[in-house]
Amino acid sequence: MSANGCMRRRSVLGIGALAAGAWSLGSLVQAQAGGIRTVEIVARRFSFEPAQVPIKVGERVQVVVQAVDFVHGMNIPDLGKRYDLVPGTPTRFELNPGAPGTIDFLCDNFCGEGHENMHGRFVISKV
Ligand SMILES: [Cu+2]
Repeated sequence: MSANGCMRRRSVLGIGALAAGAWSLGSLVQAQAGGIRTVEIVARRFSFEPAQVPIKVGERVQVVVQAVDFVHGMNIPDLGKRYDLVPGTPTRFELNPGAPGTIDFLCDNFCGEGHENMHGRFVISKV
């Protein structure tokens, strides 16, 4: 339990550093293109955290996904995209949804007994 807590703390620090990097890039883009928000998702056995990511219609979002314990997969069937999430290498992609609804994603690299529960969704709502 304490070892797990320690690992979690380390990974949160890692994400913080990553966010600082994304922030400087984000502020440049913001100045030029009217704003982009960075959303960080952590992938670990057997969940994406957060599992629900709210986004407004028309909002530009840079998604940064960081796996911490395994090469999880992130499959987004609605978008026809998938990624291997390699620990230590953040996966980045941009979303700019044009209509309300949900965009589901799931882990498609078998990662253990809870694998089937490892999924989440982007929830797109009107402003
Ligand atoms: Cu997984």
